[in-house]
Amino acid sequence: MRLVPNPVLPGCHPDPSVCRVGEDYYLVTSTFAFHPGIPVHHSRDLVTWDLVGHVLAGESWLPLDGSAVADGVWAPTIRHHEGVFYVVFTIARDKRGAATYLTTTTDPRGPWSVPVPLEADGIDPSLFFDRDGRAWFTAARDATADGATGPGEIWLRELDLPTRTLVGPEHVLWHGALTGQWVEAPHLYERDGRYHLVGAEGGTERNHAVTGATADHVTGPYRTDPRSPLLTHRHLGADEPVQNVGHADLVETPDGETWALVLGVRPVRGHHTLGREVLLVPAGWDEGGPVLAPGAGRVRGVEPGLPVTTDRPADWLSLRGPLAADVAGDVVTLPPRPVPLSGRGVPAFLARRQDMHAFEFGAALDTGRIDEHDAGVVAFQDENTFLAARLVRRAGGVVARVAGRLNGEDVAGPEVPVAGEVTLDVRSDGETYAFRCASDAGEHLLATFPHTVLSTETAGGFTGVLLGLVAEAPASAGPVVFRGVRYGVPEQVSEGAGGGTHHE
Ligand code: 6LW
Repeated sequence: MRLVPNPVLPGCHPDPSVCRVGEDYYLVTSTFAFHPGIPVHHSRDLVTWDLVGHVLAGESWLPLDGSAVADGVWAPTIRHHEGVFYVVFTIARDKRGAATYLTTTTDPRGPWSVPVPLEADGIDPSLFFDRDGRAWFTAARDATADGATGPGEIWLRELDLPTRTLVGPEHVLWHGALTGQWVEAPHLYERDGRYHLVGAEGGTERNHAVTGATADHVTGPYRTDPRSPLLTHRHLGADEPVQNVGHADLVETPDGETWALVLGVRPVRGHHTLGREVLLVPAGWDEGGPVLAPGAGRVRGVEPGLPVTTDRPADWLSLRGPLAADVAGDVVTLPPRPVPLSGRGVPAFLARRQDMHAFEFGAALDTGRIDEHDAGVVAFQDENTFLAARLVRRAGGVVARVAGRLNGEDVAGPEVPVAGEVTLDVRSDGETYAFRCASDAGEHLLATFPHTVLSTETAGGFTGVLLGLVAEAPASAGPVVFRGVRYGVPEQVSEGAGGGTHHE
């Protein structure tokens, strides 16, 4: 068995779903209130994943304005059938499924069709194409039956492909393996004429677990796989480098090997800031059903302190909708917007995922162009928790300071007068976030915070930290030009913002 350098997709990429076509694998993940939505990553070996497009690239129909960061696009599933790729996903509101959509394409790089709503309750929709060509839709919702063994249930209905509607009777398949825990993340597989339902239970935090059930018919009855949990790290103790393992999707290689992609987190001192990441786990089958991490029983390939560096091109994200921003090499130009990061509109904010513990992210701004602006570099968890090194003009001139919010409370650091070109940056060694400003007049540490304040354990929510650029000002103010935008490990910061695209 080969050890893989997990995570195979670092940074906030929760709820992995994967399909294979020939030798090509395609992976989709959740994007919440970020735009563009649902990145599509491609791989030939399940280990190296390249971003090739987005399912929700330019659509302004997406009802994300007003959305909390943790809501929005949840848990897409990708499947391929007879030359067509299908993605189903949920839009969540108030941490509950509000609407479920289906979109298709023949080229996973896009464009994808305008999503059509499906009449479906709950979250974590999935599709299964049976050998006879029939398509089945499953999702997770609150239990509807009296006396159910769990608070959640997985339900199924047929998807009529020509009309893209759910048809026929509804079948409640399963209430989960672990009494009293909510079952979610269903995916169905057929093997040797038996149907295997894989789910997740215990919540997406420390008790997360992969569980399963089997049936002779796709519509059931399903019996809990008594080996459940099929995979979990909840019993491995706080020192285990990967925690919260669950939410699996299985894929078969052309050679007939089975692998699972799961989500997990890498806490530092019990707190994770990188969000839920994608991990690759060997799998197999026995007469009971799928075997995850055979012989190991845990996700391997991550050792404590393993430096996971990245040279991934940035997947620049805005919040809740498209933004007229220009990225050209390491220069990012942001027309300002009067929308605060603490609000629920579309701020002038362009960000990339923090995908390694120790990093430096920074950019240079010209104080001569800071007028009514409040602009700078941000470590962003959600609208209630973010920290930014920012420039603002006071009566006596431009100052740099840290301003942000921690769990909904405003925080502000001391103000340092600056002039000329000023570099603002945020650095982390994994245990702190330090914000600095530097100019010809010298370098100042503006403020340092423990990493715990930006962690999901403290802030709540479903995302990880994003590192971004913000330009808050009346729209009539001039654009803010960020030069020398860089992200990298502190010792060997690589120049270049990555990409040369107009982000629209
Ligand atoms: C996802 C669900 C979950 O849809 O979190 O707690 C949701 N579990 O599986 C958002 O990632």
